[in-house]
Amino acid sequence: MITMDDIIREGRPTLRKVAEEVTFPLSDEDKKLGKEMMEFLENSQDPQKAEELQLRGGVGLAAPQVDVGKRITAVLVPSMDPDSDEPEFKDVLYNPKILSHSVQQACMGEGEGCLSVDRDVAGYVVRQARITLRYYNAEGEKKKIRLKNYPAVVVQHELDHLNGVLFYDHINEDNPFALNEGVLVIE
Ligand code: 4LI
Ligand code: NI
Repeated sequence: MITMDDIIREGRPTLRKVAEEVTFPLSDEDKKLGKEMMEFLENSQDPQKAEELQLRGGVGLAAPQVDVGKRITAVLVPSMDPDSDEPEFKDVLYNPKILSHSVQQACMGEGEGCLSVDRDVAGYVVRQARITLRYYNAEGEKKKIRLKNYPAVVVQHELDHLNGVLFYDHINEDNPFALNEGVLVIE
């Protein structure tokens, strides 16, 4: 089981490296890692388990964050509708790639947090509002999906991890809350 002790923090070299693609058919190891990463997100979003295991809540976790330099990430974005238990988006992504994106940009109004960053870094992280994503799932099936707003931001944050990029690399140092016109602020 993955816990906070397995998650490496900023300063560790793996977080700044470009991760390697996985090969198919997936090894048992790569399948197991994907499962465990998703289990971590599920536990982190379960109030009881998060308390017991002392987990910080997360909606995305990338393999480099557990010190594995592979292009694997788990994403679990809960539904915005409190009456629905169908997540907004849930999958383990192998070799994900953004095929195209909107011109419109978006950012989270409250800024971004990261399980590998133990401090608050204030500021807007401007990303693409909509993306077309290609990835392979745990069964090796090729998926092509469109995401917008929050799930699109989360996936871009996780894909950044596969390229050695951390969210605060995108924050304007001089004016962290500077925004160009037309940027959608996700509240
Ligand atoms: C507990 C149980 C306020 C501050 C609001 C927590 C279940 C920040 C937001 C969660 C902020 C869940 C999140 C991300 C932000 C802030 C991630 C809480 C987990 C909100 C997810 C990857 C950036 C993703 C919205 C500095 C660990 N997640 N909040 N950013 N939630 N969560 N990111 N921003 N300000 N990070 O952090 O998983 S993309 Cl669902
Ligand atoms: Ni992160």
